[in-house]
Amino acid sequence: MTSRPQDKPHIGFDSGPAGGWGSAKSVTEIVLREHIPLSGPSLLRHQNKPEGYMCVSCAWAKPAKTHPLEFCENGAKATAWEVTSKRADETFFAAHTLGELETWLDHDLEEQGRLTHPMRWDSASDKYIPVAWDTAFDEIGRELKQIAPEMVDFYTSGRASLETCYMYQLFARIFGSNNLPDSSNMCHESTSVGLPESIGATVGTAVLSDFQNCDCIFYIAQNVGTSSPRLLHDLQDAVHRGVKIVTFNLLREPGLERFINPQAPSEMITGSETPISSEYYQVRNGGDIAALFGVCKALIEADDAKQSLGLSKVAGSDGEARSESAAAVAFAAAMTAADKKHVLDHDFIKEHTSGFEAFATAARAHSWDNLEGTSGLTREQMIAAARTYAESDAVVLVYGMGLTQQVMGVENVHMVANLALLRGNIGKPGANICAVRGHSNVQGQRTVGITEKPALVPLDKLAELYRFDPPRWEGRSTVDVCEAVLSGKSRAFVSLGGNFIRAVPDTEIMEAAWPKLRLTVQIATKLNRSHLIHGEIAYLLPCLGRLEIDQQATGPQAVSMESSVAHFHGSRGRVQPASPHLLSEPAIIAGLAKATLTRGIVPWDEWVADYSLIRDAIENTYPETFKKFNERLFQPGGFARPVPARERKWVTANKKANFITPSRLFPEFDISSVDDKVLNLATLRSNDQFNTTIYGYSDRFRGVDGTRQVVFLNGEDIERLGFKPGEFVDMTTAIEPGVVRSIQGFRIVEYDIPRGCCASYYPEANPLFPLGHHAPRAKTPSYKLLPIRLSRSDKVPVE
Ligand SMILES: Nc1nc2c(c(=O)[nH]1)N[C@H]1C(S)=C(S)[C@@H](COP(=O)(O)OP(=O)(O)OC[C@H]3O[C@@H](n4cnc5c(=O)[nH]c(N)nc54)[C@H](O)[C@@H]3O)O[C@H]1N2
Ligand SMILES: Nc1nc2c(c(=O)[nH]1)N[C@H]1C(S)=C(S)[C@@H](COP(=O)(O)OP(=O)(O)OC[C@H]3O[C@@H](n4cnc5c(=O)[nH]c(N)nc54)[C@H](O)[C@@H]3O)O[C@H]1N2
Ligand SMILES: [Mo]
Repeated sequence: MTSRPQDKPHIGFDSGPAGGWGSAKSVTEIVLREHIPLSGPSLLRHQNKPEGYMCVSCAWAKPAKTHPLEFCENGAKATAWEVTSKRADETFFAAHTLGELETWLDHDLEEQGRLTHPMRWDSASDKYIPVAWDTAFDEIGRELKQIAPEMVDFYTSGRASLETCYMYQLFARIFGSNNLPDSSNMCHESTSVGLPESIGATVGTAVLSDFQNCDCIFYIAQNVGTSSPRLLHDLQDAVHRGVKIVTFNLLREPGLERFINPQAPSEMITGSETPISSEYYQVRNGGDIAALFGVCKALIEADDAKQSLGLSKVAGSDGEARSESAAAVAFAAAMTAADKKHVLDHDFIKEHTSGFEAFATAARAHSWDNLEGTSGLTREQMIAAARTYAESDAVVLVYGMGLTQQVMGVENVHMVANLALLRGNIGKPGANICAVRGHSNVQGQRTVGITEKPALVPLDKLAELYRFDPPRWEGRSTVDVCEAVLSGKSRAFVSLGGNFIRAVPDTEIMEAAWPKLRLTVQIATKLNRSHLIHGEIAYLLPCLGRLEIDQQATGPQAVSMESSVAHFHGSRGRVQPASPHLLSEPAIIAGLAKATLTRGIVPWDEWVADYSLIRDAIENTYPETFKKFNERLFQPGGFARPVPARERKWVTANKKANFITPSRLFPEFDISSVDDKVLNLATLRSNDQFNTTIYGYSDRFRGVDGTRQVVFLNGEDIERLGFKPGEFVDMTTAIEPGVVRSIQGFRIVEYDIPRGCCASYYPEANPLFPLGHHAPRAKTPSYKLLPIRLSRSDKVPVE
């Protein structure tokens, strides 16, 4: 499954800047490869436009004033992947058993094209066989009715629309289950737990205009060039205005270094690049708490100095006999000379926050030696970052998966908020926290009730509107679902999109347990591994994609989603459906619900005929958030969801924004500091994938082409451990010694990454991650920090 013939991989080339000709070439290649009809490229003109369709790739904001072409390289790839003319139809499934398909690679499965028929697994032939929709709904309904509701899990990947998600959670809850895990559990769950404690918001507070009004951006642990390339345009505009971008990342990511706008002819012709990061700090993975503590310490101590405690306080507060650092002296001097009274915003801290003294005491107490050793940064670097921060009036703090997918992910999020609060960088124009989301509606699905946490859902309202008694117990997150499948507590798994088995930790252990399930139902557009690892009864139900015309009884329908900056947008499909046998997601949910439910009064058929009625129902359930939903559906720029923290209203237990002091700088398991053979692994996305969807094998930015089976290592570590670049190694998990978790035959690529750290691609590395290795409260798997060992491999792929 993971090893493949590596067709003469090409490694170590200079990628050039993000965007530029490399981006244009990459888009052209995929449009040709997917045999997109000529309408394809012109289709892209409607991407992310008001009255157009919303991109199926990332969740980045859609501006009111759009560019002529409001898409990026990866958005165009995602579009081409969905409107491909290739089909995985009944002839394809007649030709292959599932056992055979299990040996295929992720790329090859999806590359077969769009699914065309509803299918049921036939145990005698081990094949998927076409089945009528009604037969499918009837049998699924019959089976579900025989299983206790708490033994059924309803997973959602983050792409389904607000309308679909609202129907889906209602179906699950009327059925009697709060088991509504979602991709967000593996993604920004640390944000969902951490930010409410800090600032009383479940989502970031930034809006698009903050990028136009800031004078500095702290860019932490997010890979803009690959994961949200349209945001590069906002960063480029900011740089042109003189905004400083201070980056903290494990790797040197070319997308964070320089950019050529592929849609600006003059830039393309002259090759004029925009440098993105003005300061680039390469932290060790898991080192951000220490790095941000260092920045906060420098700010607090400069403020102490400014309040006439003296310069020595700035340079030597940890009591070490060290000479005053040049950066500290310069910073203190600059701050002393500045006409403002304080370095910190004491008025804001006093009026709006709680916990400052304890946090400041902790920051002062951390020794620079400790902060340097843990973060991998020098004291000078942390002080320099603090100086840039202090010299800026409004700072946006952006972060992504490098912070959330960690054992201390929640504490990472607290630290971002702590830094913001020191200078009141929340709730004023040009400031704010921007948690860059993944899937195009992952934030929105939570907003309309996809969550295992009943406290986040207006259950009484649902009870009143639909006359049923909703379950009040805490449901299962993705990690809990895996545990429940292992222990036999789960009997059925329904999946609204996604590729659960490839996305979760402990791939091999989960794949072995999965067939114990009685029923698995997959609603999907393209074939993936989760459709092959299945229960005793298994259905594969193909749905319309967002880009397709969704014709219902009252005419073509629109759907909606929520962006990373909490704005809602309508979206209308433009191309003919991939097959006449497809149903829309709302129609599939309605079919399942009608065949399963024996209670509740929901007008399923009316809703499917006219999605504006679903939006009315959403508005009735959440009147504040979705006021005049239908009227504002296509408002240019979207309409904003109220986020009280934006107005400096803190919906926390004490009605204050809270400084929360992490109790440690690094997780307890840091055996890499005692055993120098252990490295800390982070898993990454390449520029040629969307999560488990592998478009191809070219990670242009990182100079890797033709293979994904690589491990990125620091040159000194390669030598120290006795390896050579290009050699093949096996990776073995260095925690939980009772179970051997290992993957074989990964080629060493020398890369600019701090010593003691290494990186490899997701999902190939997922078998290494123990299920229990996650943030304790959020249960976000620690995909960016896992201690591993390397050994020479005898499983060298054929070349
Ligand atoms: N083209 C494309 N776009 C996507 C996706 C995709 O797969 N492909 N996926 C979508 C989804 S669901 C999501 S959640 C987002 C993910 O988007 P990102 O948040 O960018 O997540 P990753 O790509 O996993 O990479 C995170 C970055 O964190 C850095 N990093 C790793 N560990 C650490 C650390 O400990 N500290 C610091 N400071 N940095 C670290 C890595 O070097 C990398 O640059 O993108 C979305 N958009
Ligand atoms: N090691 C490691 N593991 C990770 C991560 C990591 O960084 N490292 N990241 C985690 C993160 S952030 C996330 S979000 C998860 C992603 O986990 P998922 O969201 O479960 O996985 P995806 O790969 O996005 O799902 C792709 C599949 O979705 C289906 N699909 C596509 N479009 C549609 C549609 O319109 N409707 C329906 N019904 N189906 C559709 C297709 O069949 C496609 O094969 O993975 C997590 N796993
Ligand atoms: Mo994600």
